Amino acid sequence: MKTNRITFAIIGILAGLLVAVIFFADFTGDGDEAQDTRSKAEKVYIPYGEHDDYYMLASGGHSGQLFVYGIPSMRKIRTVPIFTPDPATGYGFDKESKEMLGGYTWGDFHHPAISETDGEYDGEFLFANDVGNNRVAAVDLSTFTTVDIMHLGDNMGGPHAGVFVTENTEYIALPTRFSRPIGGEYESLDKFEEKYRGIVSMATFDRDKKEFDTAFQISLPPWSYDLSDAGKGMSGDWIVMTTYNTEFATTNLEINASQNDRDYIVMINWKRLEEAVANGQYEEVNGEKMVDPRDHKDAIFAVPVAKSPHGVDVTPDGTRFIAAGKLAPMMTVFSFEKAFEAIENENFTDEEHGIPILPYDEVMEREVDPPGALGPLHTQFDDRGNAYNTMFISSEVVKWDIETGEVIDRQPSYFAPGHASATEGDTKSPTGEWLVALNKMAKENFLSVGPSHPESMDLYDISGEKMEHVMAAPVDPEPHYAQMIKADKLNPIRYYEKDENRENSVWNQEDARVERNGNEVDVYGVAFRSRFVLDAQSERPDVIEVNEGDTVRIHLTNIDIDQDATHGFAINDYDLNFEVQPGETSTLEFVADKAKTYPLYCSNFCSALHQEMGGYLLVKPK
Ligand code: RUQ
Ligand code: CUA
Repeated sequence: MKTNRITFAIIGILAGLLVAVIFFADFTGDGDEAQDTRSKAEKVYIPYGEHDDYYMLASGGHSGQLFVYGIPSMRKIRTVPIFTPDPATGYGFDKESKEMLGGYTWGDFHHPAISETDGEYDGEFLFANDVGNNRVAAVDLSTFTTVDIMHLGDNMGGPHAGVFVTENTEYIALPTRFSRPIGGEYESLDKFEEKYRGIVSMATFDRDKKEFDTAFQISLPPWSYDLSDAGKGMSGDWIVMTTYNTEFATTNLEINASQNDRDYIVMINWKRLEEAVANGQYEEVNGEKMVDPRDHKDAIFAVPVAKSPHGVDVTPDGTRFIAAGKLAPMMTVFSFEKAFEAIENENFTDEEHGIPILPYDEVMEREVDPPGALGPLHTQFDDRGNAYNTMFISSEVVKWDIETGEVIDRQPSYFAPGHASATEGDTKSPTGEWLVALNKMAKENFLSVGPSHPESMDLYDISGEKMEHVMAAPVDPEPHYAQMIKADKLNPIRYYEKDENRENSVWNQEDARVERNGNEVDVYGVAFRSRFVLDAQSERPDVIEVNEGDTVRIHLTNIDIDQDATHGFAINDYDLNFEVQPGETSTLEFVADKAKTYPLYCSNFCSALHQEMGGYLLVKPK
């Protein structure tokens, strides 16, 4: 009996302990996870009425648009059209933006660059490259509208390695990915090495006139120029660019352009080239001032780098540049000081196409090769001397110490990150708060929308020793690079100021009028809640009557000087629509070649009587 009681007691105690252990373990596990999720949610939660700390300005890839996000909430705020017409804002429909687009219907925007002053984002403009159609554009960040687009001419072949601005936005560098014969004329690919060239356009931007110009172009060997970056501080006069296809392959690039163990980083002293151009040392080629490395041996150099590098990024203090090798899985740290020393001592190992080659071993400071980390593409920085690299193949972000090369942390990304963007992460003073990995694959991350998934973005809190993955969000195809700028550096306008002298503007409804001159019809009208007045003299002031074949220009001023009071102007069944922002004047121009009766209406919901805001366009047959 006694033995039995003891046995039962022991079993009872053991069972109790087991239950307690299971319960306790379970309890703490759930608690930690819930606590963890809560603290992550709190980090990104922006209460109603408060705003995010950062704007993230992300390129929209082949959508030709700019995406604006708030960070850390990851809320999408707006799409800004740059290279692509956009009915939602009337961009590419009104006369001015249509002319700016020049008949192009798309662009391939990879790299945004916010204008800089003294190596810091100044928040005035954002520049955008178009790999698809050889253009560069400027977005005015006071209105978030595209204000200028410049075609870079026929010497260029896809300015992928742009846009990167020098410290004070003296230049916007636009190196080409594809080599082409100068002028783009027909030339057999058998003459690739001899006749094709890789070009760098050095563009300038006049902030007052809001206009681009090309200062000069640099004619380089027909390698592919992948990414570039401008120096800072002690390296402020330089730009660095990665190359691939130093093999001069003209077909099956996947294999043929990956043969050499080493490609190059090209180093260009833009200050010296600027002086040379000012002294007339250039050749005029297709209307551009062209410089060639063979004539400027003091300004253009190259240093070998492990095969087929992708990104190259200058550290915040400007002392080093870091190449990320997409085929050689490592980050290579180079020293500007050592490069300058080699240049000073004419310590060259070779020359290629007139470009002196610097000794790799002497300019390279360190190779950082974390085990199993594959496919490094781009580097970002924090304020504590750390670099962050995206690993496309092993799907992770690697944090490491620039000074020692020591790997500090690795966190997975979901999945296949291309660029990453850290808060103010490519300026002289990164803030080290957040990092967003811009992933190429979303796989099963979000509700399915069929075979084509969105891209995805991961948000990491990088303020601590270890990175913390906080959330993921989908994004339309497809951001390449993004920049994150402190929100208080931007101060967008609330409306366009009333300006009586503005061309084509009308500010009182009594002044709305129609002027006819032969078959040219100019309508000077106003829009306000909730009507159009297009002709004050008419008994139907919201009706326009024209003759078949007339050229019609509708100049419309939105006289609601009140933020967010946007009016649209759509012509039913005529495939025409544009917008006027508060206080803005816009023009729609078309030939009335379809004789019919067309209702017209405001296409942007603006007031309780928005549905009443309309009229007619009557096109009388000949
Ligand atoms: S590139 S994913 Cu077009 Cu910037 Cu590296
Ligand atoms: Cu104006 Cu709707």
